[in-house]
Amino acid sequence: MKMPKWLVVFFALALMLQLTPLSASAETLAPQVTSSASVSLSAPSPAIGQVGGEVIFDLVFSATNVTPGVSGAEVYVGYDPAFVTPLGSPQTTTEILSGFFGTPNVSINEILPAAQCPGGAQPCIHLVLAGTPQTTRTGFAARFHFTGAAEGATCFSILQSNLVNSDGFAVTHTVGAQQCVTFEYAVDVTGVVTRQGVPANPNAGGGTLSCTSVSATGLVTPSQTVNTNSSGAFSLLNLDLDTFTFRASYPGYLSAQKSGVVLSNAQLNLVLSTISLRGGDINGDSVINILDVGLIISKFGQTGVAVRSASAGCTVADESADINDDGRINISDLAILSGNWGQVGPTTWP
Ligand SMILES: [Ca+2]
Ligand SMILES: [Ca+2]
Repeated sequence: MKMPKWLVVFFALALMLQLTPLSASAETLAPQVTSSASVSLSAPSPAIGQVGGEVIFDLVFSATNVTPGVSGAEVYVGYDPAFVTPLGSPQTTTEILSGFFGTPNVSINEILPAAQCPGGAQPCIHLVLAGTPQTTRTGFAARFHFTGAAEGATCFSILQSNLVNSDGFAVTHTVGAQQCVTFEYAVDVTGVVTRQGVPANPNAGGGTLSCTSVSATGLVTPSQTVNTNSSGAFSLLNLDLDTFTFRASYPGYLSAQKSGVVLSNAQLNLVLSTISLRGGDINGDSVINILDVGLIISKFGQTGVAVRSASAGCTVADESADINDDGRINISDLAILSGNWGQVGPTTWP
């Protein structure tokens, strides 16, 4: 018996429907979008500041999936005026950065007295920034500059912050922890050490006043050593408050020493008097005598000898019999020695 045509079509359609998966479950659920935002301060740099020196830290904004984007912010950052002073006070010099809003349209950048700051206990820096809406971005929006005013630890904190989106609605956000810094007194000691017989400008052997080693050793502070430059100048920076012995040395010369120098917060920049080292201690035993003469005589007439002060980085082993660093061991070196006959070191650095 022949099947009617319409029945054939019916079965065919039924088969197709069975083989084709139904598309009812193809619709996937939209992923849950979590949004967040935060305002925080970066750690101050340096972590241990110098009284009278500068410390900086940044204001960091972060947004993740904030729709519409964050387009405005108001922040109050409190500080303790007993320990820090905003650089440029009373006019704020808070540096506005482009890391979050791009180039923001800064409308307020001011220092407020405690009475006008949230909480009323601390003066604060008040910033209002606005710019291109940011949906997902983390970046530096401002950099604060402070000067250390006293020794001790102190903290900076966000007293209050408001973020708004581009529709003007508040954006819920977290606020970072306070950031602290410790200030210590430190003293910079500078001066000039010359060496008998050596000119400031390079001599025939390339010798200059550079490479004199100047050390500072405290009663409790570890020794710190620097080299003079070609003018004989040296800088020993950030020395702790302590009692120091300063010593200047160069091969072929008697060292000079200055003891019992008390560094205090009354003078944070100390300039030592200029001293000239006396030449002739060839063997480095702190006495200028016949042994030193013997060394010069034994090498008399040599030329092209090693000159430390002509080397970059002061790493060359110096030929100490060439006292004046002109690369030659001759009558000039002997004359310098003779004039200092019998002297002992270290000589007194006045
Ligand atoms: Ca000697
Ligand atoms: Ca010489």
